[in-house]
Amino acid sequence: MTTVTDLYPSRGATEVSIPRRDPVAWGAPGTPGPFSATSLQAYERDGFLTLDELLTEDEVAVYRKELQRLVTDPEIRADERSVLEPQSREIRSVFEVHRISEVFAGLVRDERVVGRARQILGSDVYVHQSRINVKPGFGAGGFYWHSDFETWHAEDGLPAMRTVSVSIALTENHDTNGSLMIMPGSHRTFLGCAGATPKDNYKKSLQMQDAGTPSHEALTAMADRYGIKLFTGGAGSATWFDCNCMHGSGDNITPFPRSNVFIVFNSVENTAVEPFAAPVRRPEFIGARDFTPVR
Ligand code: 6CS
Ligand code: FE
Repeated sequence: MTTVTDLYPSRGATEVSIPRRDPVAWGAPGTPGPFSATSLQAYERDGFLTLDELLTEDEVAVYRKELQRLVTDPEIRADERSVLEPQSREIRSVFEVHRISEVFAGLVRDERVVGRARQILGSDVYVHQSRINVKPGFGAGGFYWHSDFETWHAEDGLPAMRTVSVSIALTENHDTNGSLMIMPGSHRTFLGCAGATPKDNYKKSLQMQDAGTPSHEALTAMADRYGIKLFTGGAGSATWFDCNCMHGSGDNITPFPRSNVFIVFNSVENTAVEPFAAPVRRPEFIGARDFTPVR
């Protein structure tokens, strides 16, 4: 078995900051696709791109109806792919929606979605993870600061930073209802976190992450250096963000749900190997092991 060098060590005794060793926009300059060259340059610089209207109002209505169908289905609620809010016991997330729902499977294959992922990653892509984050009102919990890649490298075995997420708003993402925050430019620094990964970590981390969270000192230094941008937008808007952006979101105590669908595309040139810093693999509904390219 060939051993893969760990370019991004994490979950050891101490926290470590490492410059990114990978490109951000992998596609060769001028690669044809929905994004303009200027947009791809901005993505390389900031680690994210936003679109005011990826989906039309009518399309959003279809996906919102499907989300409602899923979260009110007792079988889905009982499924291990559903994560509940610790306080209210309402559904927080449903993972692997692209396999559970033909409607969301169609969204993954939509050229406006997968075409942008191929353009950014410069290759065919497969879905590493998909989920709906419901974030209902009146107290839904946020997601503490983290780099997704730190988890997907340590626990799912993704070797390089050749992975992109798209968050598509299915309800209005206000500046008050727990919208996504990213530190612009933070994707260019990998922060290896201190503290070993507990066994079955995902059973807790998907409600409140502990292993893989940066120290206050590191977060303060990054926020001082990069600032913090809040991503608001209407239903149908979308944010594409690099796997290593430092990001998080606050609680939602407003009456207005902040429901999004997240799709994580990984390059077929960057398929998962064994976890780099965890005792066991996570379940495949969180870290896919089917590398079939999206067609
Ligand atoms: O552990 C994960 O894969 C998930 N956790 C967070 C907070 N963001 C990325 C991903 O959904
Ligand atoms: Fe995340």
